[in-house]
Amino acid sequence: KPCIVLGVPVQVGAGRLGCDMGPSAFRTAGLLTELQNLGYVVEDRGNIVPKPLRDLQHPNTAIKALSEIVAWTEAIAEAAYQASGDGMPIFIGGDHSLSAGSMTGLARRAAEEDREFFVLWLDSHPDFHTLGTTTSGNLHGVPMAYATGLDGFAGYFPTLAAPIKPQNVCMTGIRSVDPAERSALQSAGVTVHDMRSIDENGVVSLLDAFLQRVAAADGVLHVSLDVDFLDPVIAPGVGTTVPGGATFREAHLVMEILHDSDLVGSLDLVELNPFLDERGRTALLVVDRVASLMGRRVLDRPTQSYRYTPKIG
Ligand code: DIR
Ligand code: MN
Ligand code: MN
Ligand code: MN
Repeated sequence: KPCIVLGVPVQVGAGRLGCDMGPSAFRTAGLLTELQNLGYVVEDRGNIVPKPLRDLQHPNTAIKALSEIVAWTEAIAEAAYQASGDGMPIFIGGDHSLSAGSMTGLARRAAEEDREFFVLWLDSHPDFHTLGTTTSGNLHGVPMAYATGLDGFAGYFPTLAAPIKPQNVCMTGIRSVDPAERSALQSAGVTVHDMRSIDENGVVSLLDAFLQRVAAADGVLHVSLDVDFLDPVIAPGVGTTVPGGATFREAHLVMEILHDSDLVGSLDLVELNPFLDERGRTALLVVDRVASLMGRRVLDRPTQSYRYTPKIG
C-alpha cells in the first residue's frame, strides 16, 4: 500500500502561532525520502485547504477560532476518508485539532469496511475537553472528546458517521490533565497510561496489552503522535512542552514494536512548531521515529506476532 502524505497547516487550534510551518518542516526534514528509502511508494497530496467559513458562536466565550477549526475539520475528514481508501494516510500537522478530522474520516472508512477502529494516542495531554469544558479555549484540546461522541459538539462540528468507542482508545505518555478531562476520561472508559504507569510497568507491557486487543478484534489502528509526548529535552520544537516525557529510547521502542505489530493503518504527526525548534532538531527526531515505525531497525530479531486469529464455532 502506498503512503499518502497530507499536509495540514492548521495552527489556530493551538495557543501560539507557528504550527502552520509544520508540514514544510517535516518535508524539509526528509520524511518523504525516508519512506521511499524504506521501499514505500509515497504520494504527497500537498496541503489540505479548509472549507468555507461559517459564522459560529458558542456560549463558552473562551473558545477561539471555532469557525476556522470546524472548516478545517470538514476538509480534513473528507481527505482522510478518501486517502484511507487509497493507501496509508500520514497527516503532517499542524496542531492537534487536525485529529478531529483525521480520526473521524478514518473511523467512517473503518465502519464502512466493517472493521473495528482503534486509536493509540501518544501525547502528554488527553485532549478530552468538550466545547463546554475547555477553559483555555484552544481547540487542539478537544479532538478526542469529539471523535468519541461526547456531548456538546452537535450543531458546531460535523455529525459523526462513526463515533470511536472510548474503550478502543489507549492514551500513553499522559502527564497534563485538566480536572474536567480527568472525570470525563473516567466515565467514558478510556484507557489512560500516565508517566507513572510507564515507569512502573514499562512501555512494552502496556503497549502489548493494547495491541493484543486490536489484533483480537481484527482491528485497524490509528496512531496519533503529539510531539509533546516526547521529553522537551529531546523535542523542544513544540508550543506546550511538559517535563518528564518519553525518552528517546522509549519512543524508539514504541515505534519498533508498532512496526512489528503490522497493525498500524494511519498516522498523525502533530504540534511540531518549527519556530520554536532548534535547527530542525525536533522535526528530524520525529522523522527518524516515523522511520522506525515504518520498518527501519537496528538489528533483526524474532518479534511478537499479533496476527488475528478468528474464533471458531
Ligand atoms: C490544555 C492543554 N489541556 C488545554 N492542551 C493541549 O488547553 O485544553 N496542549 N493539548 O497541547
Ligand atoms: Mn495533543
Ligand atoms: Mn499535547
Ligand atoms: Mn489538553
